[in-house]
Amino acid sequence: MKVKNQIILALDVEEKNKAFSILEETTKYLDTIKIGYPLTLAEGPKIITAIKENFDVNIIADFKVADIDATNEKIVRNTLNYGADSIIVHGFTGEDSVIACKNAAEKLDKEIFLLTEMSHPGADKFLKPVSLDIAQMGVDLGITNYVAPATKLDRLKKIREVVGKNAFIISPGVGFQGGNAKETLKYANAAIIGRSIYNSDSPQNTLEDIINSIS
Ligand code: OMP
Repeated sequence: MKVKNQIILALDVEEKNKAFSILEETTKYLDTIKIGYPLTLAEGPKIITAIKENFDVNIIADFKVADIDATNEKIVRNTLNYGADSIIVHGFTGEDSVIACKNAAEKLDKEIFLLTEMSHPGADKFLKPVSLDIAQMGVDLGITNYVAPATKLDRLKKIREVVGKNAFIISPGVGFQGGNAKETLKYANAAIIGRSIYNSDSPQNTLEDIINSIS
């Protein structure tokens, strides 16, 4: 996998027009975006198809899939059939749930990202104690794509050690949540950035500044 300029835009706006105008400003510098519940629930899942038809971008669907295997299979298949290229799934649900996601994606020639530890402070209580085990489970299952936090570089570093140098890690929490892009990219392959870009007066200028700060 490769991500242009090592930045993934988290497009958590709630209107198609706003989403499209931000994409018009930023896709010169980006080839990968992440959309999740905010935009999909506001506009319906066909927003995924509409973006794919109008912009040359890879879409990571951030639905943090976390159900039993049979339900996970349906969620993943339907999401990817709308045109998403990959989907983020939780690991804490265990092997059978994650395998169902992986198999459903592979059947469509698409990919999953396994979420290990999360970027917000609250994740320290329940997720942190098991996140390295989740990462190890991913390795044992042959998963090559991971999500790990930019706000906790010590944890990101440890997760990199578990998943190995060839795994592809995308890392949220840069900007608004306090993480720094350059530091994050010492361990991660790409930084996920949302509010700092889409809430700024000029998403394009902000993105250019971030890209300059890491190169
Ligand atoms: P900003 O904080 O606005 O830059 O957005 C971060 C994006 O990454 C949002 O879409 C979050 O839902 C997502 N995210 C996290 O912030 N923390 C995580 O641990 C995991 C994710 C994610 O799975 O993308």
